[in-house]
Amino acid sequence: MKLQKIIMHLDMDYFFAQVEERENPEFKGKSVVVGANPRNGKGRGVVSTSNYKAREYGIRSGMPISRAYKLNPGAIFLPVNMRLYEKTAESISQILGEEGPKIEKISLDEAYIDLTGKYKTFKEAKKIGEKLKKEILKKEGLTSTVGIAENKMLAKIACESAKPNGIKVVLPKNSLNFISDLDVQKIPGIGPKTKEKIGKYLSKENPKIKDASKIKKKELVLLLGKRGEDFFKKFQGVDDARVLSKRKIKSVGREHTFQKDTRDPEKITKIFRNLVNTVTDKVQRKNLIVKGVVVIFRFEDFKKHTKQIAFPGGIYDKKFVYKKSVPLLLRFLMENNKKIRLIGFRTILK
Ligand code: DCP
Ligand code: CA
Ligand code: CA
Repeated sequence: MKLQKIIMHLDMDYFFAQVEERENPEFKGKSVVVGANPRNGKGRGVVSTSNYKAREYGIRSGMPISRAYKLNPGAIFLPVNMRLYEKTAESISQILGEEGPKIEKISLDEAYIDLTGKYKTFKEAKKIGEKLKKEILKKEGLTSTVGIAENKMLAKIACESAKPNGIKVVLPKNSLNFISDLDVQKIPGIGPKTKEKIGKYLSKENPKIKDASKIKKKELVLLLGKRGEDFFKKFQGVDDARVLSKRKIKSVGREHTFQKDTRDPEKITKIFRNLVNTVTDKVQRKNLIVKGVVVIFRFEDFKKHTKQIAFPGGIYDKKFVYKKSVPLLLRFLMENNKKIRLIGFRTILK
């Protein structure tokens, strides 16, 4: 028989905004938006996150800050205080660390913990989830949400379903039932484009996981490429991914939004050089090898485009990374003459 796994996923509620609320109790009950400066509606960047009150106005992570301002001009708009969130995340990691070494941090505010072997039943695991939630609340003054299930994917979906300040256990006998009526986009890795492909194939505008689970593996691979195999399993509630304790840094990147859309080559190259420099500095400090780079452009129409190049052998030298990346920038500039709103640079690491 297969070993019964017990996996926990913990995610902090509206993380950046909740930390800001904690620091400023007078914000309680008001809309809080963390992100770029809205500049009375003329601001350029995006929303990092917002509290649940602001979400009632339709404000979402990643949307232009100008749009958020229009939706709720009376909200409290705050800049991103990354050092504060990193410090808080560090304390939370320490609390989670008490549950043993099998922890995989996914981002600042979420982690998987493999409880298999340590606890015999889902009931016991739930008690641990409650204990961790309480400790984070007591020590850091923040609420979080926990999902517990037989694999990472189900634990994450369970967590999403219980937000905010909740806990949800999905017993293995209920796994399939739990996901069957959910939108396919609830499967991590499935975005609007993949959903559309699946929808077209099934002639359904909003395919559910149970609909997608009827597609044969072969067909799914034809439709989605190699990823189809992984999704085939996931639609059946199966996810073999292990909790990896020491997750390596896979990519380092930076972005810059121009104060005004621009085509000025001097400005663009200068910013590009700075971005590459900041990123490769960080990469070198950590002794990492660059396997490829991605250049990101957002044009005046807000559409995002990327171009990338791979270095199968890996590059270490900063100057060489820059030299290899410039042609991507030039190709962007040559291919069309739209004004540029944002450029970004990311390294993919070994
Ligand atoms: N974040 C960001 N830009 C995004 C998405 C997220 O800067 N496009 C940052 C701000 C979030 C943090 O990452 O606080 C964690 O992201 P989550 O997706 O977990 O969202 P929240 O914690 O803000 O809200 P939720 O309660 O839905 O988890
Ligand atoms: Ca979160
Ligand atoms: Ca998260």
